[in-house]
Amino acid sequence: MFTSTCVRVELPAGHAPLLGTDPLDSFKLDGRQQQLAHVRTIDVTGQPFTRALQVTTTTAPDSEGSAQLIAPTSAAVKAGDVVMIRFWLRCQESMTGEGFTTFAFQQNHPEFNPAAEIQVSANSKWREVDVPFKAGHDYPAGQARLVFRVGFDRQTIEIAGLEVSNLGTTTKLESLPRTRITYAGREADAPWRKEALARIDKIRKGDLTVTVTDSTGHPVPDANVHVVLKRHEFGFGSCVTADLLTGTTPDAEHYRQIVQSYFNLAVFENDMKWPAVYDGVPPKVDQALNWLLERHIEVRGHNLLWPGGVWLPPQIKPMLDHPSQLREVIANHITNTVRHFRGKLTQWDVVNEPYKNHVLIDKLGKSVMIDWFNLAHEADPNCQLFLNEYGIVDGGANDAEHQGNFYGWIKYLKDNGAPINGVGIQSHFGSVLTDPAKILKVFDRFSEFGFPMESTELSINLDDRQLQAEYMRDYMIAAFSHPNIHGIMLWGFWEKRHWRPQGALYNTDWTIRPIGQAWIDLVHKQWQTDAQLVTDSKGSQAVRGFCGDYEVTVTYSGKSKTVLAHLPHQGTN
Ligand code: 9MR
Repeated sequence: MFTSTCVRVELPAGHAPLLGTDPLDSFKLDGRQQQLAHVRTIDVTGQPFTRALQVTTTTAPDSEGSAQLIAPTSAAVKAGDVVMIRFWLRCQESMTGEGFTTFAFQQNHPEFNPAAEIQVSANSKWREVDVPFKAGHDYPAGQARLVFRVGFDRQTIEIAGLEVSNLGTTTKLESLPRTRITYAGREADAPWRKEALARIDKIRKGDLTVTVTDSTGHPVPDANVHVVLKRHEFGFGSCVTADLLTGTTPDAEHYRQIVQSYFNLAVFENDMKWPAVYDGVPPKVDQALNWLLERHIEVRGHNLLWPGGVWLPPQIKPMLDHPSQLREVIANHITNTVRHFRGKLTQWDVVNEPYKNHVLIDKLGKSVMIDWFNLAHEADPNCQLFLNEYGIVDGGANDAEHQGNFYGWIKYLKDNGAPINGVGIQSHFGSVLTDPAKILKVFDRFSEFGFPMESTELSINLDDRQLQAEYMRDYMIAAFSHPNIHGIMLWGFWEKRHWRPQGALYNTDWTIRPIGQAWIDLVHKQWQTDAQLVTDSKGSQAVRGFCGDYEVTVTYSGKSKTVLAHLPHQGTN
């Protein structure tokens, strides 16, 4: 959600423009990996502007600034001047429906000294972005520049309606509109949060009763009992990479340390995708998987088919117009891959993102999806089979067509007896942050089928660290409070191995960001159970704790004994 501190205002007349007459014409592509981006001018109708810059980034540059649009200023900005910059943004195409840019007003070099910087995203609707600032020092003409960083993975965005004006020293900064990114339901006393926390208490806990007896079976009063939750029943995890799980560098060790300390659930970000296993599963993937399983980290499989153009192995392109060959190669892939991991994975995303990626379905007919689920089921009957989609709660949960398509596919599969038994909801957020109350409604809607649901890919790509941490907290509270959600999977946690590095929980040097702290505070503090009890006259004591696996240590007259216990929602003795 975007808000402005005041309603849209016309900019005061007589201001000094900082770029040429049509500011869009002043921009040129720049950056170390500028070849990964293309820019062109397009016509726009029905808007307060008629032209836009359309920027396509074909693949992930090393950083957002490795491909950028730059325009040098043609007039000076003096210290104390108030400058107003306004532009409009929309996303034409991306992997999640949201497209990004970071806008900055800065010196040319060497230290850039930005006077203003904001990272924003938009979905398919035009969004106005207002960036007013007061210059802290002089920016002589031609020595400052406006920058749109576009080094974001595979997206096409459009930038239009750019107005850049120096209002001098007579306009008050506070009187100008400013884009602030926030979300509905963020306030400390938001009703949805109160209800969600109460629900968590009700549905995520059980009563654990400990009774201590001596070797003759008699109750032991006054024994000390330490009850600690060791593993949550609910899944808290992240996507991981085989390279780092098997690597020997200090970073790889650090990476593993975090995985085993903070997660009970994992998925391989790319290592099990069809292109990665086309010539067989690389040994390091098995090695990494075993490492996770030895640590009781549950692993889900992602994904058997991502049935659209660029995500298919290049080797199958020549087969696209040969249906029987195509069917056979897909069937072999599903059977071999699922069999290879049989008994080790609890879930498979059989199909990923069919709304936008449906080349194989177009070629082979709708019912082929049922065949794919059947093949996966035959290869591992105990594995839960999921359909996974984006644009359901993310992007503001505003895309009714995307949601409707997902609903339609699940219904079609269920009605036609396909062995689907899970619904995977991705959650890649930019600056379009969905109200948590709305997320809960969407979770309700997709629970109608009676299948368990997972939050399969969570990333929150914001440069406002406080906002990012709060949204993480609220998203997690919402998901953990929903009775039909069984796990939350982060889409990465380390800046150097994250598809949107801004979204990571840890910086490159492993210092933790507020968003990482938010995760730990919830999973390992607020939702942790660690209690010291003393048995009563009947040798018993009870505690209400979060569901999961416990270590119970009894100490009495200098001797200790530890037993393991599982606490389900119904409680245990
Ligand atoms: O994060 C993944 C990135 O490293 C890959 O290059 C890309 C293509 O395989 O896939 C990314 O993960 C996507 C996931 O598989 C499906 N949902 C969207 C994820 C982010 O793009």
